[in-house]
Amino acid sequence: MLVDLDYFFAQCEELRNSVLKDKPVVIGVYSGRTEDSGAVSTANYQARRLGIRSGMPIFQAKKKLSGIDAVFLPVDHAYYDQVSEKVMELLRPHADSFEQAGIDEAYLDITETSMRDFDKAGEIARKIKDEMKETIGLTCSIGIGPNKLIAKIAADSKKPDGLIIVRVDEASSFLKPLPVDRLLGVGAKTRDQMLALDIKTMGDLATYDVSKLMETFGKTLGSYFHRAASGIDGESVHERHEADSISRIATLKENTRDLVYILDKTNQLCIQVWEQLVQRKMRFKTVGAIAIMADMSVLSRSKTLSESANGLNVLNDLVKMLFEKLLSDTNIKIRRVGIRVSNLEKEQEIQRQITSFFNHQ
Ligand code: TTP
Ligand code: MG
Repeated sequence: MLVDLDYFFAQCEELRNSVLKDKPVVIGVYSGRTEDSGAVSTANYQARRLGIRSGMPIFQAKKKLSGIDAVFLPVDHAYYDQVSEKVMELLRPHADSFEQAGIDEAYLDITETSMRDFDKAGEIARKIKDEMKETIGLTCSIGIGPNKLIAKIAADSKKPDGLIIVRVDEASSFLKPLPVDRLLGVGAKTRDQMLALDIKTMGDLATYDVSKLMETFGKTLGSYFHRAASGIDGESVHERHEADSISRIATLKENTRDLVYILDKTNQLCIQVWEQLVQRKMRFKTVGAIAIMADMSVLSRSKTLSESANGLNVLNDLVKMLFEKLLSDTNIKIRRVGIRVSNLEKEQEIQRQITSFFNHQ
């Protein structure tokens, strides 16, 4: 199963400001050279219907939407990361094995959970979609297939808010009419090269002479294109190397230098981070305190322990010490506070290290 959130950055913005829902919303990375220089990251579907696309220059998007009540916002990665973490937390328990494939997408191997039954898999997907809507407030699209490649292409074909099952015996008829650029690795250049060979669809590609494909695109790519267009993919779903840090950040109700007031907020953040650690069975070695000051400057302090820890008290105490230190180094008020644990270790790895230590005695 592949789960991909719909118009992710823009949907995150709608989540914290529902007024945006009725308008075209465009999220961009502003390069800062002129007011409108930069590129579009993503846009909600209202804006897409008016021709806005990821990668488009912002001035061009503004031109297309001139005279329309559209909203342009800069990317807020820290916020999208937080939403993404919640999304992954929700998804992970539904899978036998789990692989985050991007900020807003993940593969879930549900072979065992669904007992190899595609209908059952569909029920799991529906449950995930409901949970995602109810607890986080976001819509996603889900593709289910016999392998990762088909699941991914299936999900892409049903956006937004879609759910599609492609069974083993339906795979080739599903893929056949799709344009070749639905395949990972086929960009505009490759697509044009294929067009020159009169290959337009996946069906064309799957039945094209493999040796000619290898001649044109090289052995590895040529045979990959042939296999992929035929829906063949043996990749397993595997957890990538986990992010080596967990962080949380929050805005204080008012700018302050009052330590008690600040700790009241950071203690809440500590609980959130600690819950993540417990869920992922991780321990931390480094703790960082981050303060965004009233003048928008950023200060941070960190402390690395000689041995990893996992206790909430340890975390709270270190954060307290770091904020004391931080405040003593400035006389500006604090606007936002953040905490971060890094240098993470898996509990089992520690267990294994201990075991191997004793084995070597
Ligand atoms: P996607 O999942 O590709 O796009 P999306 O979620 O916005 O839209 P869709 O409904 O089609 O899934 O990418 C996830 C996020 O990554 C997207 O919200 C913004 C970011 N992104 C960029 O910053 N630049 C890009 O060119 C693309 C494609 C995405
Ligand atoms: Mg998406």
